[in-house]
Amino acid sequence: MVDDTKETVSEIREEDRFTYVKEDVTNEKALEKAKEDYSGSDIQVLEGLEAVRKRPGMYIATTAAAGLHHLVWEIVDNSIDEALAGYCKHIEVTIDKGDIITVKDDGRGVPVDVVAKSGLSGVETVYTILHAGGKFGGDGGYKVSGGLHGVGASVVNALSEWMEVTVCRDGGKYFLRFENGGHPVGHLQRIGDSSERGTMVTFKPDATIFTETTVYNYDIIKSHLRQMAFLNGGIRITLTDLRGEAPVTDSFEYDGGIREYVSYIDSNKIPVNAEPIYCQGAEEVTLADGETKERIYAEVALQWTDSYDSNGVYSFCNNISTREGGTHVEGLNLALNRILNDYARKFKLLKEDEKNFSSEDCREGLTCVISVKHPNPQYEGQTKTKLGNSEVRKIVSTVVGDGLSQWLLENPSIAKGVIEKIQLASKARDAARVAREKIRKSALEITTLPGKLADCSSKDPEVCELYIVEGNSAGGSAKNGRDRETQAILPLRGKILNVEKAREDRIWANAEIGNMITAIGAGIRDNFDVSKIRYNKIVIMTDADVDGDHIRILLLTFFYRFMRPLLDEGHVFIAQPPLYKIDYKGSAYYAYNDAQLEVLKKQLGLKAGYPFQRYKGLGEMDAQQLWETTMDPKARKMIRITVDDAAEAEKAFADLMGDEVAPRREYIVANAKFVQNLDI
Ligand code: 0RA
Repeated sequence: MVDDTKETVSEIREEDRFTYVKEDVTNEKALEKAKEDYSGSDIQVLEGLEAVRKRPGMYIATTAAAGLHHLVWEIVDNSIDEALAGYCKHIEVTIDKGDIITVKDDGRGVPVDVVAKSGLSGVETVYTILHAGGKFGGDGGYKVSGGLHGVGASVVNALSEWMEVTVCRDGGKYFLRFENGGHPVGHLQRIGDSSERGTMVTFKPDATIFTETTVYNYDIIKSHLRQMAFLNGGIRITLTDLRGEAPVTDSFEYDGGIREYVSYIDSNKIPVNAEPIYCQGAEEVTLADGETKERIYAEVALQWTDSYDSNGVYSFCNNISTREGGTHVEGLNLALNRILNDYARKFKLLKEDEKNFSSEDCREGLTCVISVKHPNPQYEGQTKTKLGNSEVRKIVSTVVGDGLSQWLLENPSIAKGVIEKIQLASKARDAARVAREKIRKSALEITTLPGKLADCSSKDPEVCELYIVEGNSAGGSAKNGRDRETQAILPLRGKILNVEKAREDRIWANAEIGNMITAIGAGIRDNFDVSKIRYNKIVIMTDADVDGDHIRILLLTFFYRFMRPLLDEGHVFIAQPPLYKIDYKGSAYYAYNDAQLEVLKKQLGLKAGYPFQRYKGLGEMDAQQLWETTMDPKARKMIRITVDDAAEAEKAFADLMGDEVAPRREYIVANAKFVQNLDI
């Protein structure tokens, strides 16, 4: 997002508190008259939509897969706003053949009357005027909007080949179609009677804009809708995919809202408090104009578990993940620190000569979801995902302070368990500090890179790549086949330690992990400094079998827990070695999956039964083959791993690496899917 779009947003928001004029919009005369009052509106509207088509990146950040999915979030947001206003219960999302999306809700229906300001029907206004969305409505309207998402339904229309809107309200059924990026085909028509209420929007994304892909990913939409259902308890959201032979459908409804979200994330951990602690509150604030009063709403759910991680806080503002945290998270930390230390002192669980628990201690094993609804959110930070409104700090701190202290008093025995957990965290942190210091000192003395590392000769991190390779034999091939200038090889022996199940002091003593930390050279955890990494790309290269999958996931877990910015900033990749080789007339041909194998057989005109090799491991390839198929930057295919949905990723890692065996087995069976989830 570029800043100047924000400027435009707030300008228009202030001006455009539309009012409706009761008039028959299906009466062309009335429409013409209303339009005269607002001459030039047509031209302005089209210019606005044209601007979106010219520079879509300004409005939806990217026209790659993420942007394509953003269109759905935008339309769903409008229905969720209607639900938050208290008028809508059920939202249905359908993916039709041809990747056409329909979003249907049972709300009041987009207004069909003429909007005085635009001279157009409410429907035409919402879907053609930038930022009109749910922002209008004067007294009857509502003001919470999707902040970062909230670019408005008109942007979706501008980026669609066509869009159709059907509204049922006031006994009638109304319809309007748009084509070629938002051009209305006539005006809103009353097409019949209806005793129903609600809005249905269907659109087909414009393939000339979304040049990379127009194919929707069911799993991405599914997890987004699940998240929306968690964050907005009580709404039922259904997703149906009609593209395949048989329909696929999922439905989400969580009456417990963010409490159920926390339980879901923690479903494979052992909780300290079985029921998440829930705190909620709202505050009226007067805006800078000294007049306007707005309501800020905050709710927080907390559960401590057996995990050792201190990064389990998931924060949201207006249903958008604030990955960089912000004032709401600061408010939480203030309250946790104050209340937990006070309680521990008061009940002599902390002795006089002992130091206070740190914020990190208080958060060890904590899973927390904070959701704030704010009428005028301000975002800061590198990726504009850090909440900046300072009044929120105090509100959240009060809400959590009150809720948590009351809970502690009402649940003394579980409270004791929570304090003991934090006490243990505090002691372990001290032990880890000693271990880390010792290693750091010896590392300073030795100053050499691990002996097993075959480093590259370039010292420019920008062009350097580190291949972490399963097994010594594949490591040998990789060393001989690589580009010595830019590619370094670190072979791993056997399985690495499962960091999910070990505290920091043990991790420091593990040789394989120590090698990776030294090779990457940027520290770990709070001391990890991504600007110091020695390689711009870290490539995991394991066999395409169950063991290889397991090692890969252990490595990802390690990066996720200890070098998170590596993932956040897209430095981690998975190499894709071929699965098949066909020798034909003196040349070798490779296929990376079953479908490719079939295509290849056809292309070469091979008869059924022609022999081919199925690679069981990287070790079966010689240096030359490994280079040609998997390591040569000109020919290789790699998957970049990013963490798009932090809570989903947390659950996936906990499920995979925790004590429970069943989810791990499930993962290994459905492995491909998981990688796809992470790769966006
Ligand atoms: C403005 C005012 C009213 C409803 C809506 C917007 C509305 C917009 C969308 C978008 C998708 N679904 C929607 N449902 C409702 C209320 C007008 C009234 O008073 O009836």
